[in-house]
Amino acid sequence: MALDRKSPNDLNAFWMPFTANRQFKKNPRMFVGAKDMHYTTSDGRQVLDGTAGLWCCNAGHCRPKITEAIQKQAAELDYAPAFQMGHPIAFELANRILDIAPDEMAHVFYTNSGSESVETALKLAIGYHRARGDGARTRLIGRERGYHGVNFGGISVGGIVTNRKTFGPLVPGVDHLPHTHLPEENRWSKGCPEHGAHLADDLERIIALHGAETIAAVIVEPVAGSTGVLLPPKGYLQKLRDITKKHGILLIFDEVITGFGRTGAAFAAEKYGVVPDMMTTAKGLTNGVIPMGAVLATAEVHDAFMNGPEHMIELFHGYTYSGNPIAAAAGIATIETYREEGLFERAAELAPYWEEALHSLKGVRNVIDIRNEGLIGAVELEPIAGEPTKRAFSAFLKAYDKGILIRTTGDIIAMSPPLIISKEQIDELVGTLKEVLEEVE
Ligand code: PXG
Repeated sequence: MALDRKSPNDLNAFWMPFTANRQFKKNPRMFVGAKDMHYTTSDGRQVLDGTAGLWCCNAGHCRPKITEAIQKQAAELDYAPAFQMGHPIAFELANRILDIAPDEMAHVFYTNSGSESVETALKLAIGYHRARGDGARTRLIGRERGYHGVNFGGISVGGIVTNRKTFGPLVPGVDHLPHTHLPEENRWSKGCPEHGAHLADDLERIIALHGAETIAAVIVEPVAGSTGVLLPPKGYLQKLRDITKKHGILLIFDEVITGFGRTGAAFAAEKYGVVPDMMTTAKGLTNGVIPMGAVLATAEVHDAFMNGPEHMIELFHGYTYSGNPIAAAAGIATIETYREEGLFERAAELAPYWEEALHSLKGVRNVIDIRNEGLIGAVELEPIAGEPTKRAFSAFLKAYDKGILIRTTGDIIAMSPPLIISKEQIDELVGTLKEVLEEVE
């Protein structure tokens, strides 16, 4: 061990996730502080957070209630075993989550991330059918362009090509619905687009192909985020619900980004009036401050496992940090902050202003589509011929220089500000983005 080999600030040791490592390390962008709507950079600038971190800091940054809850919990009970032992606040948080979830959700299984929530839900789906004597139902149906985290189950049901193609044959027995992006029909839609509910009918084709008796679950994001914000066409989610129900297939909503107020309701299930059998969550559950995820399940899913002798473990699944006390304390304080400040209602109230502001970018150079819902927005750019992603990435870098944080995926700019954003800050975000788009190649 050559401890003196490198300076502590050498950037090479940290292999950064989903990052152009070589580009970054030549020209690093470092945040050293955050408060409410802003990050502070290492060169002392303020950057307006247009993305709530990575779609997770829905209450804004360094909120006192959450910070204090974490500090207090770390001093009182830092860790308790998660298997065969409990501690009160994990139970309390589960109840707080159910308070804001659709009534049908009855149980909460803790994970540490969205990716783990997805793996958990997929395993629960297969286990549920097996527990009911329907063990041939093992197939999982995802969707093209879907993002369900980066673990093997998630990338298998997911449909982001770059996230899948490097990693071998993936989980077997998976099929995919078509994505719902119909630019010709739906360009410039505000909220959910009119066209495309029929795309859910493809599930009938997949069911006919494989046989319903082999299919465990369908998993979709109610609003597909990572792929560049694809809204569900009107009526689409209800159709998926009707078809899955008809064939005894579980429906999983991946609400990792849509949960906790992002769409202007607590969950997208509530927003769209469609209740799945399970919901996967993470991110906004703890305001992004401490890693934690949760799978919400109906009583029917849960109860299927509750058989056999009482001293036996019912589900051979869980994580060392499931329901970690400090994460649970952060979760409770986060949900209290959302409630006390009425942040879900605030997101709904601001949504029309956000929509108008975003759509004012129609006609700006290279903008070919704009999509929005709640406090989610996407601005799609015409790619530079032969150099996909370059225009949006240049916009990201220029935006950062001008003091706003945006996200890009392909040539799509995605935004999801903390729900505490003001109208003036919306104007600043969109106004600066306009300047950026007028300046980039
Ligand atoms: N499901 C969905 C729908 C997600 O959006 C995950 C699962 C995985 O969560 P974890 O906690 O394992 O990362 C996600 C994560 C982006 C972006 O900018 C989106 C995510 C993560 C990072 C960046 O689009 N989504």
